[in-house]
Amino acid sequence: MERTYIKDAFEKTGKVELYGWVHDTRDLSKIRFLVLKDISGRMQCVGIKSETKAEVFKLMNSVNRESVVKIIGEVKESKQAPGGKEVLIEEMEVLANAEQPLPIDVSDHSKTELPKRLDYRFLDLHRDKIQAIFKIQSTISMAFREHFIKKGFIEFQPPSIISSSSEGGTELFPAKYFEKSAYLAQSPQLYKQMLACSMEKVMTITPVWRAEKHNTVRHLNECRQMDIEMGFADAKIVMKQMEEVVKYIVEQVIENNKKELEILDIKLKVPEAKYLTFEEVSKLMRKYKVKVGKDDLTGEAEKKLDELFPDTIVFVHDWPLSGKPFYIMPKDEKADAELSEGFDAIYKGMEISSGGQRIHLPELLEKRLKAKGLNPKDFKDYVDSFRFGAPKHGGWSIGLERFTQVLLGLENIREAVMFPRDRDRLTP
Ligand code: AMO
Repeated sequence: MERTYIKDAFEKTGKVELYGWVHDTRDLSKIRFLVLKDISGRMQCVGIKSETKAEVFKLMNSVNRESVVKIIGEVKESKQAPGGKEVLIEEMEVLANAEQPLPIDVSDHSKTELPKRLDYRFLDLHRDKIQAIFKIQSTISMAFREHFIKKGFIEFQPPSIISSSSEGGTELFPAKYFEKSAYLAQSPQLYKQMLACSMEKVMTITPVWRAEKHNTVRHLNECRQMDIEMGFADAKIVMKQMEEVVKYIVEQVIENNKKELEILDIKLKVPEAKYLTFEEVSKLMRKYKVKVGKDDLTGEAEKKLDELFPDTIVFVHDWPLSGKPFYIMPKDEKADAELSEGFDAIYKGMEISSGGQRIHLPELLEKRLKAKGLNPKDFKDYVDSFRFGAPKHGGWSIGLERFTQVLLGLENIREAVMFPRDRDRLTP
């Protein structure tokens, strides 16, 4: 006989061979229940004292929770069983015993705190709620890729070892690279720009590393970014691309993850989009007496935007130049402009992305590098790449874990990464 997944067993009659983990057992003396789970669902399995083989009946009671078992039995209609079907057990074998006690509570209403759950992530991943988060994350990254591939973008794989910073020197993890100094990539930024100037429309989902020293609920030291970059594009064009892809991603999650959204008790709406300048947002915040930075939004301001515009991605553009990295195009291509062609996207009260039009003019780029206290010599290859026919271009990056956190309303970003890397955590 072949393995039947639990989801498919609900469509069957007759004998099935199931494999999975023991989620729960109940003993009503003459009848015993065992809830079996696999990646596709849960099935109530039943043993009856007078009918089931004695050793199988006994095993149903002695098997430890979370042990891996094989069950052969008959699918039967049952009004009381969840889903209207159950399996009458004929044969049962323990394939891998789970030692007791389990180090964390893996029940549906587990009260184990997050750090301990992360210490035992492999077990935490037995839980439906945790699996639901990552099934949804899988839809998010798939929808992102699918959307842009359909639009003619080319997926690229940037290097993970780099020689100079793109997002600010203090956040780099140094790496040994023979006799040279090297770093783990903070962003595919410089590479995607070179690609936009040759292959025009590119996208990637790639890990990046940031040596931020502080533990926060929205930062990781290793995260995945979903990036695009487009030749012949300005900030307006790439913001529109983000509006479209975020709408598509949310549509796909609503369509493909009904069960997971139900498990997490989340109702999603496809977002609207709103476009405001940094100055307009500052004015709004002054009206509501909410603090805004000189060249950045405060967390409080991001939350206020969500209150004012619920279920809306708010694109805050014409961002002050001083608050943006060296590669962002100053307004009107003037090195000393106050504003820039950079933007942030705020969704459900948190920044999910930043991006903008880039500097494709080598001299202007050198000026901006110097203005940021960086040495143009360290960026020679990058600057030179714009000397031989580089069109204007733009792009952005959405953090995959940040987006998952925001979409699902998770308090801590660590819930949105299977094996988080933070200031204190390097295992598992
Ligand atoms: P930025 O640094 O704003 O821009 O990052 C873009 C998005 O990536 C996510 N992100 C993070 N998520 C978790 N932990 C972190 N430490 C972390 N850092 C960033 C966020 C953020 O909005 N190269 C530019 C983008 C561009 O201009 O194309 C960049 O990396 O969701």
